[in-house]
Amino acid sequence: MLESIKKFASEFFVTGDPLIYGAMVSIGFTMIALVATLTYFKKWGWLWREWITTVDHKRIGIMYVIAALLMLFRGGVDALLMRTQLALPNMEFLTPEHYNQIFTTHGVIMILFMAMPLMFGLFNLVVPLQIGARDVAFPFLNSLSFWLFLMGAMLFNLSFVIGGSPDAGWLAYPPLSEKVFSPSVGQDFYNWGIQISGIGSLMTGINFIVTILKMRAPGMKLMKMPMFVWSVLASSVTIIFAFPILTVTLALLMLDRTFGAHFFTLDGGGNPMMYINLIWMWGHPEVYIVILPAFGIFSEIVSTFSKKKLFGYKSMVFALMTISITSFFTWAHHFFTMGTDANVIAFFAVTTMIIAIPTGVKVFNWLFTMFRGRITFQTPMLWTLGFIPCFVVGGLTGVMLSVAPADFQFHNSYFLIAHFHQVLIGGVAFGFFAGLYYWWPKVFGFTLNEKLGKWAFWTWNIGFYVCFMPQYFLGLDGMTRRTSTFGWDKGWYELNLTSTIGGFMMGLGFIFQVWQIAHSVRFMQKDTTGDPWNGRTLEWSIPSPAPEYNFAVIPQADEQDAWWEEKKRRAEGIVTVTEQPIEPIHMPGKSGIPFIKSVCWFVTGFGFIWGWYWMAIPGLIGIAACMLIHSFTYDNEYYIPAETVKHTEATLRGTM
Ligand code: HEM
Ligand SMILES: [Cu+2]
Repeated sequence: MLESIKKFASEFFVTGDPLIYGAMVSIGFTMIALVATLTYFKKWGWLWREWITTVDHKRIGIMYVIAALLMLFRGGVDALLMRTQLALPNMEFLTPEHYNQIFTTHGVIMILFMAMPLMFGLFNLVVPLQIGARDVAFPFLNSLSFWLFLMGAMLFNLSFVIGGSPDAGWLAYPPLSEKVFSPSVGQDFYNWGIQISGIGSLMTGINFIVTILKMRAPGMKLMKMPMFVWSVLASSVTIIFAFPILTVTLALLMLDRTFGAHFFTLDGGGNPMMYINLIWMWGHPEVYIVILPAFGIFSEIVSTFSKKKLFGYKSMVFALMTISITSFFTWAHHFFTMGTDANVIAFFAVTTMIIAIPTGVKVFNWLFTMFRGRITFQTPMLWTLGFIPCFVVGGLTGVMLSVAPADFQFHNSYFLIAHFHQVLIGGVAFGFFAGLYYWWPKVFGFTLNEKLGKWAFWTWNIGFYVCFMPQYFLGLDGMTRRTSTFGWDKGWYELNLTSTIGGFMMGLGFIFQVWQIAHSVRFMQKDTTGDPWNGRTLEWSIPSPAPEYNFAVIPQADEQDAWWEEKKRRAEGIVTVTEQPIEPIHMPGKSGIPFIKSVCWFVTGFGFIWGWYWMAIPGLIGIAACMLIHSFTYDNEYYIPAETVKHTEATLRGTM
């Protein structure tokens, strides 16, 4: 009996690595501390009522951001572990097996569980406010999306201490990811974790397309929308075409692994190349899904901090849409070297290069917006200015990679690693940071300390170049991607050491950001204006933090930069909007179903991962029950009385 328990435990829990024991202990302690604190301060009810069951887009946005920042920490620790291993030749800090697991989880976490939720957080926090709406189109679905994402992320992260992490790379190419070569449950955690959160992402895409098309304030024509809203629309359209491909691909891989199908195994009549095509048909658009909203953010910030209208609005919209469509015609540039017909390669090389054109248009538009503007250099603008040169270099090396013959040299080398980090960190991460800095006062009602913010900016930026520039040269020198160690004879030692130092500088930048938030919470500087940057779009017309109903009266938005124009008119003493009477506001009611249903998904996934049908089947029944209960819930909504609205407005605007 005891023996069989022992045997089970040694398979169930990951054993034999001090790093992981450390993690287990700290996870255990954190959990205990969390439960104890919540119990001691009697906060369980509050947590349930105010957060877990909420359907308010602003709260859901905040939860996304918190989850994403925690994941940035985990992915960042992974990165620094890898860089430590590569700091010097012949290091024995990580075993090759462990190194494989870390680059796999780092890649997955950074893209799917850091960049995506940070992006969805910003969608949620900003889009309804910018279009003058009271919520997203489907608030219940929005909550479900969030909880599915979180449960998927938890499932994936759990593999670190239970069962073992996946180690077949972030895109899990077969045959390596098939049962024969990856027998452990790690790969199943990958399949289920990404699958569950991916369904959430697809639903968010649908939700925001409908929100943007249907819920805009009166007067806001499509061509009057703020550029961030356009970028969200472009990204969401890409999501709804790309994510179904991922869902199917992972489902097929799951069938291969769990039920012995042979979709991707040559010996059983399948084809691994099929998987590689499918995964990149999702994977390439995926990188545009995360970069497009960053373009939107930069556009908002550039025009706000230059006090000018965005230059070339129409060409910007055109560029966003062109990129979102062309991104579906470039996937094969990820496997130029795998022996395709020359004409096919030529087609994909050209389509890839075409994307550089709209991207270049955007860069020029930002520069022209700044030209002769009255620029101020607060933190959101700094990140934007830091982004431009970084992205230009990243874009140029991307064009180099798209030259198929040259790619035979660059492929799977550190040149590639340097390129994609340049666009992912310099473009996506910096872009979302810029957005967080920019909208922070709107979301939380207080401003962030600028001085610590500048320290964070400089350490991140300098660290970035110190870390990744040497990697271009390492790549040209022949250092291949996913190398876990190298000898002194290679001559790669100085460049690698420099790169590691840069990596740790970025880690320091992250610490500055955490410190900045803590410091700003402690010495809170309330933003009483609701409009600290002298903004241009509707979100700045309401008090901060936005009340639960957002707008007491739905605004009229006839111009681009509606709030800016309104402020100009007010300054000239022109009154255009007549005082509207405040009416009771209709709100969607809270619901526990999204959370419970997502927990059921978690249980189902966990059951399938271990082949425990006694667990998976009740999980599935739970999911069905939640759907049934929800479809018979008719009147889950309420009204905020006009009196309450008046009172809240007066308090928030300080007129009481
Ligand atoms: C914070 C600084 C970061 C450092 C120091 C860092 C470092 C690394 C290292 C050392 C590797 C492994 C290279 C190899 O041996 O193959 C790697 C891979 C990767 N990183 Fe990062 N990274 C950072 C941030 C990010 C961010 C922000 C993202 C995405 C938004 C990202 C996405 C990836 C991906 C997709 C891979 C490929 C994993 C694979 O080969 O399967 N990284 N990174
Ligand atoms: Cu691509």
